[in-house]
Amino acid sequence: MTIDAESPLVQFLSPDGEVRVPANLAQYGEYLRELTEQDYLKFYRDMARCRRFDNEANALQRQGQLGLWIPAIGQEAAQIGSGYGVGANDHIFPSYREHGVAITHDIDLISILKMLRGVNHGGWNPDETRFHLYAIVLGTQVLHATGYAMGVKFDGKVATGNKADDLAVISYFGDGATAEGDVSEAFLFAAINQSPIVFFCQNNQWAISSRTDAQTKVPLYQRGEGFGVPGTRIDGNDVLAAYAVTKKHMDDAREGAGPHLIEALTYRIGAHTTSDDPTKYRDEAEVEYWKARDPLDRLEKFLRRNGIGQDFFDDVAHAGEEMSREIREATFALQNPPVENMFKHVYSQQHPLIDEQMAWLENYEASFGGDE
Ligand SMILES: Cc1ncc(C[n+]2csc(CCOP(=O)(O)OP(=O)(O)O)c2C)c(N)n1
Repeated sequence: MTIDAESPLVQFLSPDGEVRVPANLAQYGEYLRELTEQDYLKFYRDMARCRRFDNEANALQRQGQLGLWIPAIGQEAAQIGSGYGVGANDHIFPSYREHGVAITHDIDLISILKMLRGVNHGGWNPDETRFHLYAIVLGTQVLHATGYAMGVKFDGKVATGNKADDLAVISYFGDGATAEGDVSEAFLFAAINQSPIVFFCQNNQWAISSRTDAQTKVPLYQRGEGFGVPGTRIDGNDVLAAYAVTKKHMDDAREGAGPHLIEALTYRIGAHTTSDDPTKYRDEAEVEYWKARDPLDRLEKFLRRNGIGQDFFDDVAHAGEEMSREIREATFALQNPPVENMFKHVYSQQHPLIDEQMAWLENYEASFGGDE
């Protein structure tokens, strides 16, 4: 599938780096008018940071420092743009590739590497962040998000009359995950309950080695319609479209408009994970087509056209070097966790079953007669 596919597509930033807001998209255009030069620079900086992080993590996996890596290369605009479209009270339910979204919400990137090294079972303290667990089981997070959004509605946190109190939920998932029953159930429950949720599908064209057209007979942005969830397809390599469309539908959801599905048409430039070899199932010509629509290149073209000089891009490259060095050092310094960590945070309170299992492990280890 190419970006010029027949379905309507929201695009503001063209691959040539030109910004144009068509009259029929004025409802989104007002969100772009609020952006300052600093916002555009922030978008670029964070997209570059995300790509650098991916490259570094790939290398760390190859050096045996991580068990696996899941790169988001090519999907930076969809993630950084939508991440910044999410409001200060909103809750985010990622899948497993949303490092870019994590960057926009100040998640410590080392905490993601810890999971992929296997020294942390995953997750962030819900008291400290609104960014929820990375979810490997496809589609589960979409149901979690939908349940959360139903709770938000029951708690009366939608359309309170005070925008500072309202909140909404966003759930990320891939094209492949739409084939899971969980996602269809989520659409139905969200629609029936008019829940404050945006479903953000990154259609990166591949579910490991299965193409999108093996998962659906209709464009994915139409998938929710039969359930009562309207949809919009955006150019997922356009950070401005990702930002404006996400922000509008999150704002609407907070004000009681109910769920909306966004399909971000993008492309996974790299492998599915470090365990995958995409040359086995896709053509180089397709990859080249998408590289010519690279999300960072087009924003760079726009910035240069608007007078941003080489100094800025040099600073970004320098910051990338620094971040990579810090990430390497922090990863090399990671320690194995104490074995009892596996019992922590299973339940919010002490639980007899967990106590029993801990006692069993202590006995078992003691049976070796040493400290090891
Ligand atoms: C329920 C379930 N089935 C199968 C898998 C194995 N699996 C992991 S990733 C993946 C492909 C997912 O593709 P997509 O939803 O398009 O997301 P992407 O990885 O491309 O971001 C599959 C089949 C899984 N993790 N969970």
